Amino acid sequence: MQAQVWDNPLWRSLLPLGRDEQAGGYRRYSFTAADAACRDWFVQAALQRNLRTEADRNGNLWAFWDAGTESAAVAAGSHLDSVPDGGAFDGPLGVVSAFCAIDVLRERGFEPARPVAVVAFAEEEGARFGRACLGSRLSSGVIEPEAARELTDADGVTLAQAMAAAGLDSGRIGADAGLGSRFAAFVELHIEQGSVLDGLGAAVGVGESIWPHGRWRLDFAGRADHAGTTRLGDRRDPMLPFACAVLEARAAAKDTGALATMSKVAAVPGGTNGINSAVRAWLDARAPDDEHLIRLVDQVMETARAAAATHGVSFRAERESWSPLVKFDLELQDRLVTALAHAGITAPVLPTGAGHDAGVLASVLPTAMLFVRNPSGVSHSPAEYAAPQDCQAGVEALAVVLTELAGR
Ligand code: HGY
Ligand code: MN
Ligand code: MN
Repeated sequence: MQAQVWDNPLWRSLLPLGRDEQAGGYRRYSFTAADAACRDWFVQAALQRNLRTEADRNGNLWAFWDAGTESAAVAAGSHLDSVPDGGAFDGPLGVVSAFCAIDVLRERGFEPARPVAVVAFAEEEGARFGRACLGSRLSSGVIEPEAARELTDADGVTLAQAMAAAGLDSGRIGADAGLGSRFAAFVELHIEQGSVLDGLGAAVGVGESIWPHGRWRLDFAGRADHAGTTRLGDRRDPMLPFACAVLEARAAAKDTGALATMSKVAAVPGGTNGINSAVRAWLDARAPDDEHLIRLVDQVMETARAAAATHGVSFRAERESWSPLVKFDLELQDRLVTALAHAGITAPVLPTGAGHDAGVLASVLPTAMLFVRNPSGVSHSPAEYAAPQDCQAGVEALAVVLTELAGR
């Protein structure tokens, strides 16, 4: 049976942008044509609502419902970029729901006592430049501008070049010192990337924490040679320690009650009848606490190092991205749960292993997350799905939260 599409005009207008017909998933990579189409969509959605738009120095997009006061704003939103062949909801549901929550508040005659902003953060998935939450990390001062400018994509294009091609000046990227004073809170609505809410029979949940997690790059250098004439004992095949690392990641995750994945790999030259000269692979590791995460990563690196030595292959690893444990602001979390309960919405509180801009911004201002039920729990896949009535429940919950946080 065909899954029902959320019959919301704003949602429907975004759906086709950046979708790959073949794969059925999204390829909304930062500062590409697909991204430009999403940015244009954002600005149109804002202008249709008479919201004041701002593109900040880090490529993040903002739309303000000004309240005629200088008070600190309340922001809601998420991101529009995707993982390769990602789903429709991861990110966009939060941005669409923020615009729709403003529509609901206006229909009810709500007059905000403080500005309400919709935000779409840049490069949240890190799918092009390898750093998750790049836009919010730059604004929060968590990543150095120079290091960011030099990040390259798979084709060697730097962030600076990609931003320039998109008409953005990377010379200005950097911390937004006023973030913590200009904003009173940021609430990110997001599809749940798991099925806890489904198990609890709840349409909406509130975020409690984000597991510590990170990305490591592993480089194995061997020796190219002929697949049909090189004796096994003479080979220096980088695929072998790579394979050991993949299996160790799984075993170590199981041992430590954590999660580890090695999906992105580049093997060169990658011929069928030759032995590769080099393999570059990435480890994505996540755990309930730092201690288990560090133990897991150490185990994988130890195995990779030993296997590389056995096969005469050199090995080096570099941590590319790291996010510490995030406990969302407890007072804000309680305010959301209480306000939702008063509105008749029972919202369970739940942790997540997925990283979010709300997790990054938690270092500079009070942040919270609202999760929308995902019946299958599947995410980072074209199969990702939330039912229309749950998307609507998310908008309603966000409207309740914005009333609580931006009301008189
Ligand atoms: O990878 C993550 O946890 C998120 O989807 N960026
Ligand atoms: Mn994601
Ligand atoms: Mn996301």
